[in-house]
Amino acid sequence: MKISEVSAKTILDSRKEKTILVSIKTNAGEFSASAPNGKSTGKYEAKSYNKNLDGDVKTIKQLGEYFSKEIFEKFDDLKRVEDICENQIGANSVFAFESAILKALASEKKKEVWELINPNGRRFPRLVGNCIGGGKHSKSEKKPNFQEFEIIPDTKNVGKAFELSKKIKKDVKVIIHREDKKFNEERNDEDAWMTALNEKEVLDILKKTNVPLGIDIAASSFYKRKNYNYTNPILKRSLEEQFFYVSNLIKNFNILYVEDPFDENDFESFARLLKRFPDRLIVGDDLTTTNLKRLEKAIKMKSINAIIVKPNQIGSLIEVKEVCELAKKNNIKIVFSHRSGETEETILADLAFGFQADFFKCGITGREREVKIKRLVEIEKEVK
Ligand code: 2PG
Ligand code: MG
Repeated sequence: MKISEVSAKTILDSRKEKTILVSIKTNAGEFSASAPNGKSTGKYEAKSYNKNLDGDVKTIKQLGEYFSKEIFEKFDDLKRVEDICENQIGANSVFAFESAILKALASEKKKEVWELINPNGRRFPRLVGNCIGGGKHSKSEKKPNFQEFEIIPDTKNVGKAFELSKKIKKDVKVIIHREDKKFNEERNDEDAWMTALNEKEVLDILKKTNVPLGIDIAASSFYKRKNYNYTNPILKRSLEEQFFYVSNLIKNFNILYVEDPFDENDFESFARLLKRFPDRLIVGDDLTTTNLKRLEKAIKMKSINAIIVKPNQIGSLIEVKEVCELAKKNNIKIVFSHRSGETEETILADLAFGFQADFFKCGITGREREVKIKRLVEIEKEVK
């Protein structure tokens, strides 16, 4: 596959913030792909753009000519994109560019994108769906400090899990009305219900659904000067108090999945929690930022048994592959994840299935989330 022209432009994500869309002209036709935006971004994420978005849009056009002689045959050829683009454009731009190339390559070979990664995959990831939200993704003043409260239906049939999640989300709405008199069915950045209830009250509601539960505490977003600063109710928790608070929640609500329970630098506390709850998923997101070196550290320190993979945290899909391989080798579950500011790009589903992820965290409702889950359902139908 040969690229004759590369261009880029600015589009808006689901939060109406600007992001990048990259388009390429090839012998197989024209293809484009876009990148999402995070809000509770980890400190160790790669920069989205070299200087800024407009700068990357210009640079990508200029880089186009360097690709005219390149021939792309397989996934690993993306390495050449990285060689040419290194230090020229940021992670969002690299991710969108490489995604467009994969689409072109798949089309030329009359394959699906996931087949370029692993044509023999048969196992589907379990859905992790954000049902009630707080933290940085909710603009209301009174809200839980934890960012996400998730439901994780116990089925690897994606179609069934999707239907069940949507039904549960509707049922949950009725219960929130009973508990939170001010609830007006507002939805946050990820289309999760927005409530003034606190963590325990939210978990009390979700416990009634009888499906396994998850939380993304996104603890770095409220960690300051050695304290976890809760606003609902106003309360500072020291590290020790945070450890016991989270431990008690895990026990009392039988929580299966716990993402970022501590600050993004605190590999030790993650390890301590995993030691105490080896049968739960202790998940790194801001801790690991889809970064090979940080995953290596987390493995060495036994901090996690599951890792969030967000391709635009690192940009390079070659590194995404290396992260997945290293995780698998070390028995660490892989959770492919959307961002809070999403576009209608669906390649995340192909990547998740291609890399045989264990979980797919992509919300429950909202157009930008649903298109990705529907793409996974489509792959499921093709494969079975
Ligand atoms: C997270 C993500 C997605 P953001 O913390 O897991 O839910 O949020 O995209 O804002 O980083
Ligand atoms: Mg997270």
